[in-house]
Amino acid sequence: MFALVAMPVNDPEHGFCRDCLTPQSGRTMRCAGCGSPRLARHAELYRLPLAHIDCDAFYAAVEKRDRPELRDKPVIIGGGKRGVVSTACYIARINGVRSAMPMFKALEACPQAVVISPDMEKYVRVGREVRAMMQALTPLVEPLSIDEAFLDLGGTERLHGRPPALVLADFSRRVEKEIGITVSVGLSYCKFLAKIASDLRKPRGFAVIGEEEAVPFLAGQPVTLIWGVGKAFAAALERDGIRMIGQLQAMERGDLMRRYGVMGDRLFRLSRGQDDRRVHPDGEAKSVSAETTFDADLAAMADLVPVLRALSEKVSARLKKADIAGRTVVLKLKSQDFKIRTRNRQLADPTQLADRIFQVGLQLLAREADGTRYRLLGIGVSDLSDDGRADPPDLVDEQARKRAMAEGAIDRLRDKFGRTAVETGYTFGKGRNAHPPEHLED
Ligand code: TTP
Ligand code: MG
Ligand code: MG
Repeated sequence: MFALVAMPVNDPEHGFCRDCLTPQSGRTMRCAGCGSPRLARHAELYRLPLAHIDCDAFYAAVEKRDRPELRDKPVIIGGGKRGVVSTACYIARINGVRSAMPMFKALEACPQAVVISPDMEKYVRVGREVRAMMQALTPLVEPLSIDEAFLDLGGTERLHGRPPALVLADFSRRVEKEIGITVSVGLSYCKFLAKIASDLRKPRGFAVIGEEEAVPFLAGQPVTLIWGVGKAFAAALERDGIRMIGQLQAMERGDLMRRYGVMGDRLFRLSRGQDDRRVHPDGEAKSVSAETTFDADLAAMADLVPVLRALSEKVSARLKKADIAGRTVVLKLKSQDFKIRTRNRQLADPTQLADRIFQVGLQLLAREADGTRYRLLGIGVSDLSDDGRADPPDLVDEQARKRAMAEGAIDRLRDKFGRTAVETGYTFGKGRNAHPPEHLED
């Protein structure tokens, strides 16, 4: 067992062997215990708690496990109806095969590859086994997909008798031994950098990004590394001459927000390695909503709309505070005779903007305003996520983009002067005061 008092915190000369977990001292190239060159060393190694773990060439790794004769062969998983590559093992990748590539192209690049059609049931089963092993380390496991998850190991030293870095290295070893596939680990102080780190040394990787190096490290990376910066947005940044994260670091928050709306704020924070999103374990809040029961039943749009607006703003404020977003907008109505109607609509991207929630809610409400008298109105979002894909700047709808930017400006004023400092036309006066939202629920 590792003695906590002996942990050489902040000493880059110290580390451990990823194969036998023996502590290392001095700048040796190989493990003093087993001779392995796979040593983990970092100045912040023993105090970083946040990990992102992703399985290597997942589907292909599972197939290779089950058919050992394929171990040294290039393997492609894919085909089926769409005729594209799901994934390829690292040997096939050396030959240029990539996920999402049309199969005929992949076979042009690597004609000797063994092609296997996917067995989803099996991959789901193996993915669950890996997840169960993660959940044995900490309750704070947030799965992102079938083969990856965030883990917050903060405060688990006592439980494990060793710091997160060693728990993770041991985890990687055990996955190889017990499940028969390999994983890569990224260790950092926040989600954004942990996710980047897990990709740095694949396969069988273990990469650390500490607080000290976050800003200089990010400076040299392309903007596409930032969550939410997809092809279209990267092209928009490129038109403004911005390609590297370092350029964003040199810009002011206000300037970025004026140019890119809410996304500007994200660019500002993430480019500086500022990311305080928590790890949300499976089964946490599935929706965020607000509702209100009226003093007297209401039927007219003119009466319902201001309430909808105020509730949308309340939902949005909570989403923004938690830095999460929802992809499905849900409208709830209770009629005079206590019948509940819920109507929902899925958006192209998750949102945390009051205006988007309101606009969709308005469309849903318009169809229900058929003269029925309602005693309750609620609005909310479900399909929650916090992976940075919310509210990409709308490159098509200029009006929507302007409203999103205006909302960013209103948020900043409210931060400074309080909630009631800025009222929108919808909530000003009668509606808001006559029917204040009463309660929020998850
Ligand atoms: P990834 O984790 O993105 O990729 P990977 O595990 O194959 O390779 P690595 O992480 O080492 O880079 O995706 C996990 C699985 O999801 C992958 O094995 C197959 C499936 N997948 C697809 O079906 N289509 C895709 O376009 C991608 C990216 C993944
Ligand atoms: Mg993977
Ligand atoms: Mg993955």
